[in-house]
Amino acid sequence: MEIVFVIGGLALVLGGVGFWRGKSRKKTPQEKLSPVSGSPENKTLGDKLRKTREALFGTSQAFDLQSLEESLLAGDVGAKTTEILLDRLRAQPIATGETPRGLIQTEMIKVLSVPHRNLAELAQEHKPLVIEIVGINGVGKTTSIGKLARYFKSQGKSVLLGAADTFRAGAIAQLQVWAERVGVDFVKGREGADPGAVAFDAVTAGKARGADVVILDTAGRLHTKSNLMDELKKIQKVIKKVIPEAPHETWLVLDGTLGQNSLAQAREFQQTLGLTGTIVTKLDGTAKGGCILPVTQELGVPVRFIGVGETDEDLIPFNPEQFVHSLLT
Ligand SMILES: Nc1nc2c(ncn2[C@@H]2O[C@H](COP(=O)(O)OP(=O)(O)OP(=O)(O)O)[C@@H](O)[C@H]2O)c(=O)[nH]1
Ligand SMILES: [Mg+2]
Repeated sequence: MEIVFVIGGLALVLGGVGFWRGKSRKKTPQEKLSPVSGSPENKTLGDKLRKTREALFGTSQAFDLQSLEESLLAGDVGAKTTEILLDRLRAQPIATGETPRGLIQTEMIKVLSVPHRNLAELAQEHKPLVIEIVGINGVGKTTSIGKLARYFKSQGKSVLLGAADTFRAGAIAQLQVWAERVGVDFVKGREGADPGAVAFDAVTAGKARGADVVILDTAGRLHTKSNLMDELKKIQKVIKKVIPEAPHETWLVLDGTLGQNSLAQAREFQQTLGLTGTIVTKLDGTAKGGCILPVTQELGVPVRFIGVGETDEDLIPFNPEQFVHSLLT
């Protein structure tokens, strides 16, 4: 138990130091625009989630309920979700051959398995499938959109990206670089233009050109600024003038390094917009990846993708079994 603690604590401290260093040094616009393509090492998901895994379960194979509770709390799973998981464990007699480790895996997978339609099906049904991406500043919205464009293209879908972040200087160019690199269509307006108008143009163009998927970038905003939250609602309304049931999907991007601090944002975005999914980024190098559990529990919407690095390939479709098995093997 002490070992779990020491390693968990160390991972948290290292995660914290990493976060602080990341904050203290701002990236140049060029660095922001040009993540290196391709991972230098062939890391597994388990390698990328190492800090979270160590925070949650240490390297020890055996654990009791008491130490499990402590590590779940330390790993940003949150009091409410930890209690729910432990209650379920307590309520279950351990069948022959079953381990507490196996049981907790099963229970975590249950928490993360929110019923949802799969994307291929949705894209088949709606042409174009319109996905609006929202979130607070700097969480990884634009980068994730670039990676999503690559993902959908690899699935044989035609993609159009709409640059509805007309607020931050350089945001349009950042998305355009991704569109060009991945080789997908791109619609923009002028900097400072009405984001609703850009969204309208992008969805109209996507429809006219027969795109399979339209993904809209939006400006980062604090969930506490009600005028900016209203602006997102307005974007949704404007899109409906082109396609009444769009946006078909509204995904909130959450920065995994913020851990449970994301819960308040998540609630606010959910309340204003009605989310259908999340993308949790920056899970590489953080010990706070356990926050995926309370966020999913709280919102009741599935994690659609997770970000585990800065290259094109570092956004992967979220699979609860794969994720939990990477944390606990
Ligand atoms: N390590 C790591 N970095 C990431 C990941 N996703 C995004 N980033 C980095 O996070 C930084 C911010 O990403 P952006 O995509 O510009 O974030 P944003 O939410 O669009 O930011 P604003 O538009 O300013 O609100 C960039 O340096 C990205 O490379 C990830 O999964 N892992
Ligand atoms: Mg952005």
